[in-house]
Amino acid sequence: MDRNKIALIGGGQIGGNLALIAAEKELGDIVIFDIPKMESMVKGKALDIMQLRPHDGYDVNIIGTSDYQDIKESDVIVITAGIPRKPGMDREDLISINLSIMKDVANNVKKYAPDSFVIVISNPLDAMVYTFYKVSGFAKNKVVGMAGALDSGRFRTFIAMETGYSVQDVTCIVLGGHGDSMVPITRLATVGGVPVTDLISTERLAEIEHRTRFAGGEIVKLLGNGSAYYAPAQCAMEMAESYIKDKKRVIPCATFCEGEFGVNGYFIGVPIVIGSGGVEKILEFTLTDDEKTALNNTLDVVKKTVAETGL
Ligand code: TXD
Repeated sequence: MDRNKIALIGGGQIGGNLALIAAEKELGDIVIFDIPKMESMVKGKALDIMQLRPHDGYDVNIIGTSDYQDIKESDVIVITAGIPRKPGMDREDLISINLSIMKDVANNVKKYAPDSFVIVISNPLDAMVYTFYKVSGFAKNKVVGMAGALDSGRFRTFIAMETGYSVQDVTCIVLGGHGDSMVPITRLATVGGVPVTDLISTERLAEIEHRTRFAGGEIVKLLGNGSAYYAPAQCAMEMAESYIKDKKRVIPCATFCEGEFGVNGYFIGVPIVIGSGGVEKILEFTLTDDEKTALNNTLDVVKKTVAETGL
């Protein structure tokens, strides 16, 4: 039986970590694709991870390339192609440059890996995953955006930091666009099944929600040049693993909604089941009136950015 094949379109900060995590999980052979002027960089990263194999014992092949032929018949495609934010920039400021890049990537993925499951990471995420979907013509169950996994993970992290309890036992979900208007659903957050509203004050929870919404910008400011890459890479590979191993993980992802949560015709962060069928189900649940208002607000922001794609 042939190994699975994972192609990473973009071999920069996140791309390099995607390759390492995919190799260590032994998810399949890995292709790190980048533009010609970056080809030697991705060849170097691939060779470096190949040389890690004797120590971690994973038997997969990793190559770096700028030839799209090399992504042929990939099972999973993860796209980070594009530029990241600099301090002071909003994700939406990236759209002009990243839009043209995403159109080029979508046409090539359509040509060389038409049956793959595609995970888009590039920002502005909700518009970039929409662009890939529209340009590639892929079925909606085969295209997702990675954002909710990261935003929910950040929310979990801050709750664990506040309580001092294990982050493993914190569960919560963040819905909506991958931007400052995202919607942490605090009402459903628990630590080991105990509602966080019984563990943390209302004021502190509001501060934690705010820190979650702006967590990306916090790291951009601290790094000074680029954005987060370790956690985003891990989140995307969890999604890829659920597809490859048919794990039926329930993960919040930017998913094309056609009526779910009152959203029609846009990608937005909602809880989905990821298995070998890709997006196998959107798990709808009843929102409070305040949550509905917040979701409509974030949807308006998504609509505005998507409108800038002209698609
Ligand atoms: O949660 C999320 N979705 C976000 C997404 C979390 C963090 C970062 N987010 C976005 O991911 C970020 O704003 C960027 O738009 C992407 C990638 O971030 P990364 O930090 O990996 O950026 P790099 O290091 O600049 O890497 C981008 C690579 C780089 O090597 C370019 O040469 C390459 O993309 N690139 C291309 N690859 C293929 N094809 C084309 N046309 C291309 N253009 C640039």
